[in-house]
Amino acid sequence: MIEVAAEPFNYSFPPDKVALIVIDMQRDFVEPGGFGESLGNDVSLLRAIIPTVADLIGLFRIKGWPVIHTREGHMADLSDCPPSKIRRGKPSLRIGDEGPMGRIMIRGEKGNAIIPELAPIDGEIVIDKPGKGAFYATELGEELEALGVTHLVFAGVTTEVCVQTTMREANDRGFDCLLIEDATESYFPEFKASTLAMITAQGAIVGCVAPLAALEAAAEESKAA
Ligand code: C5J
Repeated sequence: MIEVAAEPFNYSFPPDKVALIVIDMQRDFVEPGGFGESLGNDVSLLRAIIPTVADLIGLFRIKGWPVIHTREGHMADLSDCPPSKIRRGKPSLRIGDEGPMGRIMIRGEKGNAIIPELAPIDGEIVIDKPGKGAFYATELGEELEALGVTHLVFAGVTTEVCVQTTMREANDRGFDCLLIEDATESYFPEFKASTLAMITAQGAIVGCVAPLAALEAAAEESKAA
């Protein structure tokens, strides 16, 4: 087992049963002109975590531990997008509308792609999800079962929406979860802080939280042991 200094208590994981899930580091959320900005958000806040997420992905790749990426987006005919979701946002900049990076939040469009700095490499699983949670209406559960994964490490955006929703889904399915706090971000810093507090409250009701440095140190220590 590898033991990471975390809150509210240390997080232990078997290195052959862990995977990283990087949530929605896609142009629609992180770059100007996408869905995130169309909702009135300042995307520059999210860009600050890109180097940390890259280092986290790099650690998993070096270790040979699975890296899974997710993208929130919809089919071109919007048949997988509830009308209530389409109605959100500013008129003429809604899901399916033509934006600066193609149709907003539509699979295959430029804006729906994962940002080039964090692009998946061959062999990494990419989950296209229509909802906020990565388990809903996707093959994620089956993929994790096939890999024999029991422990999940999380990163990505936004902390209180897709990251938290997916972590809660994972927790309910019995996965032991760790969120890397400096590899996740929100358009609203106070929402991120509240989410970290909610996750770890009541004896880690959803999971544990730790900085990347703690995971790196634990991985290094286990190598020396
Ligand atoms: C949102 C996400 N915020 N990836 N999506 O709509 O968190």
